[in-house]
Amino acid sequence: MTTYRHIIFLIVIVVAFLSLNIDSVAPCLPSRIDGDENLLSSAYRAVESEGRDEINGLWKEIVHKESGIVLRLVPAGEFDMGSNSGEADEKPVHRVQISEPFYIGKYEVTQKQWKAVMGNNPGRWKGDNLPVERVSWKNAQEFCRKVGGDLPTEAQWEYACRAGTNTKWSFGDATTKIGEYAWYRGNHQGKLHEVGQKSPNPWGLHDMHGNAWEWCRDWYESNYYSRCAGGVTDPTGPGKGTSRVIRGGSIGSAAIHLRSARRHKNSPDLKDDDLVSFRVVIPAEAVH
Ligand SMILES: [Ca+2]
Repeated sequence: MTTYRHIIFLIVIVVAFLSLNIDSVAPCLPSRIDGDENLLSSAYRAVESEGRDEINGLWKEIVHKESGIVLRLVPAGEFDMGSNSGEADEKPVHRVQISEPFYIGKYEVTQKQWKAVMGNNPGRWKGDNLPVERVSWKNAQEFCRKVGGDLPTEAQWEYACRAGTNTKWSFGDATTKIGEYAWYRGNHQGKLHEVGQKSPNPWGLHDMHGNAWEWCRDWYESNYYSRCAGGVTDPTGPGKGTSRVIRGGSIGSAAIHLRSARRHKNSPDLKDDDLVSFRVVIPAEAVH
């Protein structure tokens, strides 16, 4: 009987011990919930091998599941926008604050990605991994909205293109290395090229210089920078206009037109330009 009591006593002790352990697990739950704040929206998945940003803890690279678009994290920060030695519309150089981190397409949007979202392929140059072209600004923006983002502002685009540099191109001031980083008039072979074949800029973005021009969100205004001379935060361009900004130059451009600060424009309705593509921007807070 004594042995029987001992067994009951031991069972009670074991159950009590297990209960204590279960209780001791409970305090861990809040930290898991904290971690959940960094989970991505269901439309995206993280490229875990790229890891997280050391400062803000956000995933450095994410993928839009439906289309396969890969986006890179761009940290908040500031930079000198424009060039005092370039075209008149690039002056004056002015300080720009980018107040929030954002994701931007690692590559120009491809024809395969466009088809996955829009169900058609307007491109003249056929190939799944070629940048999509012959898309109007409005069509490009419609695409961006469907994947939860937008076109980059002109400031976001130049910030991402410069990637911490203040040289003419993100690889320096000399054109000797341009063939390593860009498809342009000097090496185009008469066609657009599959995205991502050239070396990336310091922030891991490909083809910011050359291959296809890229739509930006802003209206184009030649003297807009003169109104930003004192420094601006998250500029979104003039409130109205007739043309939208395009950036980066293309296979039809001389090296000088691929400069980080070079500005150009197109009518937003124009949809037969086979050298204009775009990339997507998504605020970091929209996917986390
Ligand atoms: Ca480009």
